[in-house]
Amino acid sequence: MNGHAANGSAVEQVNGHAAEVAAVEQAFRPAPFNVAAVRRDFPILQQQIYGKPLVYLDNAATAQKPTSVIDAISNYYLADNANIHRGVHLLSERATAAYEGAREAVRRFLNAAESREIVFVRGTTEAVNLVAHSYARPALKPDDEIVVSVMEHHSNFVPWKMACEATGARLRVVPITDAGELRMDEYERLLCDRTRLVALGHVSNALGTVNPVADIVRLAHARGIPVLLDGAQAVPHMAVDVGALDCDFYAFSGHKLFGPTGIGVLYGKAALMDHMPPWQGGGDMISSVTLEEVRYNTLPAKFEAGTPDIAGAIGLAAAIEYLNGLDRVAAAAHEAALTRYLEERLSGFPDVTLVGRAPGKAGIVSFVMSSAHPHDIGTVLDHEGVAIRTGHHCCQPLMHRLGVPATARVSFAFYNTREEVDRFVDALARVREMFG
Ligand code: C6P
Repeated sequence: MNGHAANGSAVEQVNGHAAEVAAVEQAFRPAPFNVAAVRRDFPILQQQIYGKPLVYLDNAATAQKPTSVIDAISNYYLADNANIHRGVHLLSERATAAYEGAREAVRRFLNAAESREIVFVRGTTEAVNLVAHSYARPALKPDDEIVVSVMEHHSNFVPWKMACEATGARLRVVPITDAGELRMDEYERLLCDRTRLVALGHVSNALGTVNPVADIVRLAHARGIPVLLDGAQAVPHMAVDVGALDCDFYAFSGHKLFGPTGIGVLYGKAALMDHMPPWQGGGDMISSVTLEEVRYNTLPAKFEAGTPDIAGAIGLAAAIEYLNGLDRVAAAAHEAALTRYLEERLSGFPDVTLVGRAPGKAGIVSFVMSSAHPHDIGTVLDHEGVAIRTGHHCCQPLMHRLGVPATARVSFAFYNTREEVDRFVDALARVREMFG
């Protein structure tokens, strides 16, 4: 009842006011994340696997693509396909505009200062290798040091190991706690006047730990040390602002961000990248070539030798546009609720041990089961229509640290549901029936 009714009692008026307040609050409360609506954007999710509806829980390996991304790629090939930066014809101009437009979309997505700070690469792996080749190797001397952590993906470990082996530099490795958090005291202790670069993951693909990247950058910069962040598992789950973070390099892959495979991004501060030599030679990365001398192009072309993945960049821009149309805070809250719900349900399995218990994890639940090997879990789940990843997740140093050869890993995206968690748990109960 309306609290302002002229002849209402005092109690009615108070109740009426409370109802009005509730109605106003309701009007301003963000709508809950509409998972049913977003699922309609992902046609692949509507299929059956072995006669059962697909439950796709392997999003950290690669995420599914919305129709708008698939259409953007297909429309490019249907209407605009041409090589870029070369042709004087209209198709080439359209393709060039779309490719450079994609660069600008990525710049805005990361809040980078300039679009020349965005280099298109094949993925996170290539981005890290580019920095290892063009920034680290020319600078490293024997006894210099690079700081990584024990939870790094091989993509952010092996290129540094190779650079150290080639130059006589040393890799220093930040340890983690048993819960899977970075030992920040050890990180600080490892930074010294021999440290030439810090290369750390923003979010661990095997544990879900969200590392305190702002503190990581602040502590390194206090000593004048540049920082590369591997953002492969961060960008799908949270807004990343490289301007605010002030990191020197940031790498991510398009395919984990609901975009296509074969395209990724290296963000790098122009002040650093301007002075880095190119690492691959070929077309587009030169300004002039004579028999005597090669002059290199400016950023970002200097690092994009040869015909790039034009369709991939266009697809990535479409993925970013799709994400911009979502309430990303609500999406992250939805993923966090799924993570909590799954962990709660797994607590009913005495033979399951969670691997990685850092507070505020990003949509990843890794576990081992005393009754079954991760690969057996993955195989049984597959026959129940449930897709997860099992193995070392390209993190063998981390597996050694944790004393496990492999884990089973559930990784969520915003299109997953509580019903899918229930389906996963039912399938896991089946694993126990078979192996327990
Ligand atoms: N992790 C996973 O299932 P590429 O392959 O270049 O797109 O991404 C490599 C990479 C780098 N860093 C992190 C933190 C990653 O998670 C990955 C890819 C997949 O966990 C495949 S191994």
